[in-house]
Amino acid sequence: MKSLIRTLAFCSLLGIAGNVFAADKVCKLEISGTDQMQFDKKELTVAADCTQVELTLHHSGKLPAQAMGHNWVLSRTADMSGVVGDGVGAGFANNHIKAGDARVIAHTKIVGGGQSASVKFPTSALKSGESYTFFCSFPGHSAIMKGAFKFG
Ligand SMILES: [Cu+2]
Repeated sequence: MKSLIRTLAFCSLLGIAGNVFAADKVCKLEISGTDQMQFDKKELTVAADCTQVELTLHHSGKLPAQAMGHNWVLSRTADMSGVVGDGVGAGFANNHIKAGDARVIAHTKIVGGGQSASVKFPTSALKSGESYTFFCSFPGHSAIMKGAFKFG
């Protein structure tokens, strides 16, 4: 009986450890924006077993944020134009994202030359097979500064 209890305790410990590892797999992504209004990647991919995504945006240029600012915004492809349109009116101080915009899955703040910003979000916000697009919501940038975001 004593050994059975010990075995059960050991198994539950293993179970807890297993859950801890299974519960959190943070997958890191990096992307850079330039003074030429370009992202250095046209596609980002997140594997299905990632539970969280930590994206870091760098601005490799020299221009200030007010002139050539970039952010990184993720939405369903179908929602992108609406997010961008409302972002124009939201203004620079709000990172050109409408407050409380539920279509925005994740976004960084706007950065200027030499600066970086990160955002971490759960993949539970994503569905396998859905079409997602990342983009910069600084006015006039998203026509060029966008790419496919693939999950699963
Ligand atoms: Cu931009």
